[in-house]
Amino acid sequence: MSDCIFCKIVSRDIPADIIYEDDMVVSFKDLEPQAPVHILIVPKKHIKNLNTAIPEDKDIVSHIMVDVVPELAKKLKIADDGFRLVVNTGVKGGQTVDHLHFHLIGGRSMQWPPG
Ligand code: IU
Repeated sequence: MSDCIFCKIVSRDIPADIIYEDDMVVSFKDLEPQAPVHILIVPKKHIKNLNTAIPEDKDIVSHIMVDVVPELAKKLKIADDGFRLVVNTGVKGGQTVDHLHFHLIGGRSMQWPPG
């Protein structure tokens, strides 16, 4: 989508600190990290959020959760201590960028309930 900031990061039209890429996703450091480790994992395909994902997007979502998250958690050395995976969805869910993204956050103890 031409006016989507994460699509522009995927296409390298705007810069980001990219730490991982494969045929389905790009992952980069969050600009405003909320923990020592805070990265975003973003599908290359523009999907607004989980409400608008369609059955053919299952491969992307499962790839992120089953392959990419464990691999990056290991690479970033947060697998053993644990981490949080967050998918803010919609206005009340706190989603500010309308391109599906998974926050992978770690390197400190997390609180519950979230804010
Ligand atoms: P949210 O779940 O939609 O609220 O998360 C959007 C995140 O994208 C937020 O943590 C921002 O700091 C982050 N971000 C970014 O890393 N780079 C950008 O250019 C923009 C937002 I815009």
